[in-house]
Amino acid sequence: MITRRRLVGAAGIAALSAGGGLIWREQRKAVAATADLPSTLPLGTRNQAVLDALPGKKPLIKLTYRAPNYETPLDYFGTTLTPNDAFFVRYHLANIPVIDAKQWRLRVGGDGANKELELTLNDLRKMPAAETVAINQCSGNRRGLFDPHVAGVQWGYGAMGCARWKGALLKDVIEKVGLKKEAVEVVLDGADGPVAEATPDFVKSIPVAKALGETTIIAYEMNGEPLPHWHGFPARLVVPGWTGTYWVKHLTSIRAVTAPFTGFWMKSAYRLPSGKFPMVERFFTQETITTTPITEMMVNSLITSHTDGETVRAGRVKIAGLAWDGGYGIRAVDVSTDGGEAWEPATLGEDLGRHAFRPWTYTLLARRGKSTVTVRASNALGQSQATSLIANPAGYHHNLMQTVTLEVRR
Ligand SMILES: Nc1nc2c(c(=O)[nH]1)N[C@H]1C(S)=C(S)[C@@H](COP(=O)(O)O)O[C@H]1N2
Ligand SMILES: [Mo]
Repeated sequence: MITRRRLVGAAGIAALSAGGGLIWREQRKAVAATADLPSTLPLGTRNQAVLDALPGKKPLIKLTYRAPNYETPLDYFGTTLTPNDAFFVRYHLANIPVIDAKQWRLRVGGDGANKELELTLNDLRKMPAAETVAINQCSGNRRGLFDPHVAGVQWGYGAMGCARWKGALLKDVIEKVGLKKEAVEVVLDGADGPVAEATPDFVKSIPVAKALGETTIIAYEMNGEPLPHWHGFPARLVVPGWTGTYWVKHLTSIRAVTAPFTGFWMKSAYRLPSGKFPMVERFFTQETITTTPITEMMVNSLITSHTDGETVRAGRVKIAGLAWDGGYGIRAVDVSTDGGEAWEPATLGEDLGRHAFRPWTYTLLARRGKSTVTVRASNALGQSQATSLIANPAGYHHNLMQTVTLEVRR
């Protein structure tokens, strides 16, 4: 069904391991530069990071190589849509097959469906297409900023990106097999797998209501191009508003199920302590008394024009950045230059929809010495960013207000 073959061409990478799994070799060696890492990261967690290019990608901040976890540098957040070749890459497992689109099949069924079927990529493309601009943000974005330190990939600010996704509605695909009324969740599996058998395969589920939602799509295009290899070729799930963990790449199977799915990546990973975060959308069938699966993204913002400690000239300084939330819509971005006493509104930029990054700008009147800029976004529900870190064991949902200090010179 899936052929693991040598990938050739300009970006040529792959080699076959003895076990038939794909091992990619770095085509370009690590760029001899240390990434411009935010100085706010705890010392020791990321001082090893380097810029490095995966085949077909720009040099990104390499955090781990097997499985590949590469973060987008700040330079690429100057636009609302993140370029495909600079989009962050996140994998849990290192066995990532190169998929032949002609051989690929998507199996649809499960004990909660009335029948089973297989779709080809052409079948998917022939279905009515839906397009959505949406942010894919890893639950652990900014984990490296947690203090005290938490284990896991030490992401800085760039485990996120915003793209225009095109595909078939998951709901239309499910309609083809018909849902039984007993169905509670839809289980999604991708073609990648563990290298060691002890590692559980990456399989996720979503509530039936989310699967039937008007925005959840099986995407085969990203920013007008076929879905790139590192982002799940030939098709991935896109769940606007929810964190990246549900956005299963290299989709091979969709199963409606009548009992809550108990796989490791649902039962044990991607969970939050109950009641700690102001989440609106819940995943009831997966909740326990003490924990709940992560769902929608929290309100957040990022200064993209400047980094902490940067030197600027006195006078008018244009500060720019992005704001986003779980899909309720950004209503305001406010800036404080006195450590959070007084706030002034920033100007909001182009609106590509409630699931997209919302750009903003603010003109700072910088006087010689040190200047601080603190940013706070709020959404249509009146939610705002956290003012103190909400501790949780896996380091999810970091949405502390960000402050940069600028050195202002004459
Ligand atoms: N098949 C597969 N899909 C996956 C993952 C994975 O490890 N395997 N990781 C998920 C997680 S946790 C995130 S944050 C996003 C990252 O998407 P990207 O690599 O396209 O940026 O993919 C999701 N989909
Ligand atoms: Mo993630």
